[in-house]
Amino acid sequence: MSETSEFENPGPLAETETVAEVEADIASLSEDSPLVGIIMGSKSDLPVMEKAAAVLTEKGITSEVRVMSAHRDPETVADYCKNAQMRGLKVIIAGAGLSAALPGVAAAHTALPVIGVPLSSALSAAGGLDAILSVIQMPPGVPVAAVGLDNAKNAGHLAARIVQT
Ligand code: RP5
Repeated sequence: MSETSEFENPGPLAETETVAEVEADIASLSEDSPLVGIIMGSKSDLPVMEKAAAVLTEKGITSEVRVMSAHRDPETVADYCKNAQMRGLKVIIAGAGLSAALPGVAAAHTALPVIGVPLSSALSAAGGLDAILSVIQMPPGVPVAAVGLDNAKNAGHLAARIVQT
């Protein structure tokens, strides 16, 4: 009968590998690593959301831009947000339209400050009020700081203030 099981302690070699992996991750955090993660629910959000990146670039603050939908790619969003702090990010900017769950879902998976950008689209109800309410109406304890409709520039400015404080 085998003495191994799926619950067996992996032993010192595996532990050493894990420590080495963590040290490699820390070593890879350089001055070029992004400080702000800019995420959005669709590629169609990019023309507005890239204005946040432009503000940050003007101020010399590194950022990265990713498309991931809270509804279409929920696992991707959870993984990204859970790992964000460990990767060196200081703030997440999240933009989405319609039911706009992305900022709130991001805030549920990270302790980092999340800035929500409600976006308008061809399918918006009440001119984008649907997204505004979705972004700001968060339950107590899971805050999202929101900027105005389509105002990704202000998200960039707010993220810069947070990073530089
Ligand atoms: C939202 O639905 C997205 O953030 C976008 O604003 C809107 C429309 O998305 P697409 O149908 O253009 O992909 O989830």
